[in-house]
Amino acid sequence: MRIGIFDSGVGGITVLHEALKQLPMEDYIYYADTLHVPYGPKPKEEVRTYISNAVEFIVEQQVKAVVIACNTATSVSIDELRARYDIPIIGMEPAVKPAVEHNRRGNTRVLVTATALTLKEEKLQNLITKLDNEHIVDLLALPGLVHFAEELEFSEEAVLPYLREQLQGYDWSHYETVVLGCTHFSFYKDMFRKLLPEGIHIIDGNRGTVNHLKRTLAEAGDLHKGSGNLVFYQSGVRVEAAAELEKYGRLLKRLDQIQ
Ligand code: DGN
Repeated sequence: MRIGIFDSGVGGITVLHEALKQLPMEDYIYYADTLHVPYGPKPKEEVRTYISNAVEFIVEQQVKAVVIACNTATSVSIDELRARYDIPIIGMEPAVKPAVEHNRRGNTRVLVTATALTLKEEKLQNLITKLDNEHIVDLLALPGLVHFAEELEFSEEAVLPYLREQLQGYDWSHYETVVLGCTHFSFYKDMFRKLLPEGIHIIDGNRGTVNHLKRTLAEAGDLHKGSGNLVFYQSGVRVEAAAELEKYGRLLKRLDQIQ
């Protein structure tokens, strides 16, 4: 059986890329909810309905696990999804825990970037309340990066000015870690690197999420049961047009290039 990977749009491709690296002998369904992306600026109840419909569709395709490769979707729906399905539902959340644990030692700050919805949701707020006793975490929404990624805009001329403006105003001598808490942002890791002073760690949750998937499948004796076959869906419609398939190929290639 296949593994389902879900995101509102192309962000989850950054998780698929990591999965293909760590788990090449699996088959995958990638589902982008292209009709409703972006989720970040929308009301929670609306987004919940989109997620519920998308995951229902994916589960109907006979998958052995679903990765919610979207921090926003995880923060509003993960409990509901886990209660509804028997198969493993793997979520993601901004990597606040490792960042805070690391920075606490050096008494330096952490900047958590994500969508507006992820940042204001209870899930992240609770995590920060629990972990951030020293008040070292700052939050920044970067909706422009979701927009750029959906437009397949990866040129420095277009993206760097936006990112530079968002990151200016921080005194980076006090920071040690920037968390990429939205899967779309990982497409721009190279540009974060370019703009941030050397020595700042830039972390996302992709490797941890795929490790979690791997452990879960191994425990179920369900690992390495495929051959790297990929099928793409967009809001319930199978992607067959060559130009659309080529788009996903280009996105995976971009990730090869920036790592
Ligand atoms: N990629 C999604 C995330 O990780 O939060 C959100 C993108 C969006 O829909 N705004």
